[in-house]
Amino acid sequence: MIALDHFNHLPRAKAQPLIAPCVAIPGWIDALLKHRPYSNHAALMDFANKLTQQWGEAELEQALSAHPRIGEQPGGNQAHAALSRQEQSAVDQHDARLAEQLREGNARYEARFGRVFLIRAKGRSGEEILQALTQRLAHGDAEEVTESLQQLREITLLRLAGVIGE
Ligand code: 2AL
Repeated sequence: MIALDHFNHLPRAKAQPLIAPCVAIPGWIDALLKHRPYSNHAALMDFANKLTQQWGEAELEQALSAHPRIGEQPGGNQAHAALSRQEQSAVDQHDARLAEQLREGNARYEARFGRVFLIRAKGRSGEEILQALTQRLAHGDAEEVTESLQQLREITLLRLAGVIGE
C-alpha cells in the first residue's frame, strides 16, 4: 500500500506497475495515470469509477487474462496472481465436493458464454459463489455481459483501494 501523495508524484514508469495488477486494461491504467495528481483519495476513486463506466464487452475480454477461474488459485508471483489468491481466500480449498461443483459450473458457464465466469470473490464464500454461478447460467447474453462488467468494476476498485491508501 502506498500513500496517495506518493502515487501522485511518482514518475510514470514507477507508478504504472503499481496499479497495473488492478485490471488488465491498458487504457484504464493510462487514463488513471494521466489524470494525476488527485486532491484526495475520494477524487481518485471517483475518477477510477467513472473510467470503469466506459467499459464494454471488448474491455471485459481484455481483462479476463488477469482473472483465473474461481477455485483455481493461481501459482506464481505475478502481482495479480497474489491478489487473486487473497480474494479467493474464503473459498475452501479442502472441500472436494465444492471444488468439483465449481469445476463443473465453470465448464458449463464457459460452454454457454464463451469466456471465464467472473465474480468479485472477496467477501463471498465458495457456496455463495456457486449459487451466483448457477443463477447467472440462466442469464441472456447481454444481461450476463452487464453483470460481468459490474463484477469486474468491483474487483478493480477493491484492488485499487488496496494499492493506494489515503
Ligand atoms: C476472480 C479473481 O481473480 N478475483 C476475483 O475477485 N475474482 N476471478 C474470477 N474468475 O472471478
